[in-house]
Amino acid sequence: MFCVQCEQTIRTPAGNGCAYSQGMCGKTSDTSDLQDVLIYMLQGISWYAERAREFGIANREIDAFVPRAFFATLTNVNFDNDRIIALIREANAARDLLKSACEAKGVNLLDASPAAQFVLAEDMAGMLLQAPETLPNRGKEEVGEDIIGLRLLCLYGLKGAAAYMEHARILHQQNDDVYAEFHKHMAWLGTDPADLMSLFDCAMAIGQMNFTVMGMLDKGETDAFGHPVPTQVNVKPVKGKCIVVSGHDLIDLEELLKQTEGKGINIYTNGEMLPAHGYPELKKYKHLVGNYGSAWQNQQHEFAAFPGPILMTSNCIIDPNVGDYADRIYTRNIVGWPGVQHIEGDDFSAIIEKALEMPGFEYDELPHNILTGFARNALMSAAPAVIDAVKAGDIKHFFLIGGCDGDKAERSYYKEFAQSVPEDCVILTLACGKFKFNKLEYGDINGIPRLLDVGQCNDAYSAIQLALALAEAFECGVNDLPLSLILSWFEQKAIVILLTLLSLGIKNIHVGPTTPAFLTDNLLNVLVEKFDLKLTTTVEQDMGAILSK
Ligand code: FS2
Ligand code: SF4
Repeated sequence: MFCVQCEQTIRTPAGNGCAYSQGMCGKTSDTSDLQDVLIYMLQGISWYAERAREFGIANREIDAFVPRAFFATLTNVNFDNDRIIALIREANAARDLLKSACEAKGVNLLDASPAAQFVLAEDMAGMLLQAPETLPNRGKEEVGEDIIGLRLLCLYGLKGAAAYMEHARILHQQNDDVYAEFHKHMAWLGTDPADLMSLFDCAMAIGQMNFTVMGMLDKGETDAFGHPVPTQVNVKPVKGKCIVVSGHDLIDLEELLKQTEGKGINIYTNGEMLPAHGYPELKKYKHLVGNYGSAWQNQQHEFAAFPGPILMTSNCIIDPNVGDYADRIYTRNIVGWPGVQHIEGDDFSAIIEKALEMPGFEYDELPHNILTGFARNALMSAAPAVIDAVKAGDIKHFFLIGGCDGDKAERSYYKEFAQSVPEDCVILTLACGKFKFNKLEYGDINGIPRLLDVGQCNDAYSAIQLALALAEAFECGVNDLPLSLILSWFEQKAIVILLTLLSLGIKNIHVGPTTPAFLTDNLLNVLVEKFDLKLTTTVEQDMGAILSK
């Protein structure tokens, strides 16, 4: 086992990475090894997919399969060995199909990448024996840590983009050019490249590609559910039967809302599902009553205390046996936990029946409302008032405090930072890191709320659009705006968003709470020099440095 993809990875002086029998996230070495075999198979598929495209052969099903299966290997997504093995077998069949198509066209297969030529073992025991040759840090002794670090930056960034491709796909957004580019990067990484500059360029290209992918997802969501509008959301329980929905896939929430209408069941959002309340086609359901709990790392006690079943539509799931709710959590899409019920298709009757059996909340608590829904359109509508307020000197600075949440005590930095933002400044926020500070009072400036919830992590797309609009209005570059990005990272979606921001030329980003453990000091120095990337220090120091400019 070797996995170093998330912020909570094990760090030791001897080397970083979860490398023993179990990762910090609870992923066992068997699951980790099977996931590595799966990724290697996917890199092999992409090699054939790229060649086949040269002959006009593209298989939409396989194009969709590769990012979907890759998504299964993201942090806190799928811990179910049976489902990973099923994906490996599907990958093998897909690779054979494309290989035959290439052979039929006379493609020279002698130079196929090692990943393309990999011969898969028949059973799980055999696959586990093969895992060492598929490890993400394979060949470290030959190429050194810098090359491995850059390969991992590309691999993990591409994994984040794959997740967004899958979120977009289930909203009917697919793009052949994106698939072609995705396969190109995936295939190339399967050749174990060792050129620093080419790897660096690949990381930037992945960031660029992800900007397109986030745009596709934005389109999928807004086409299906309308543009989010500022919306008050109650974060306290309401009396009655209940289901809580977590993850990112709004379409699952919509289907559940349809199927529970009139059944006396209240639906709550959790974690990254909070921004759903702002979408007109979702907020119209009266039984979407509020938001429950906070960010993913608190789910074991929050879900344990929830008097109804739980639907996990995407990341981040953690062991449901700890809080003893494994019999009432349901997974969806690519999410998996062994022994947990998985809902395929559009039949949510199992979770609905469970909700009807369970007691639900016994009484109403005093409501406490928070505001969400400041995605692209709402931000753009507010832009003229915001520009006026900046010109009048009423708004001095914008802080985008966004990204993932997590367990580490250092993450209190983000709450303290939000609390230290001066009264004449506005905070934009997105992703699950907002739960550290989104229930506090911030007031407004000339009627503009001082805390604007832009949405999920992928709604970084909306924040970028606002920044571009402001730059145009003030006739300056994005880097010249009174805007600072204070980002928290945890998993691979955050990695690819960082790559997107860097590839757009955005500088001076503050990232924390720690640096990715797969980046060497040399690589960090390059990022610091090239992009003025800053690692978070203390709130006083960082705030002082920003405001003194
Ligand atoms: Fe939070 Fe987890 Fe959004 Fe990440 S719910 S850390 O996967 O994607 O942010
Ligand atoms: Fe470790 Fe993170 Fe990998 Fe889990 S996902 S094994 S915690 S690096």
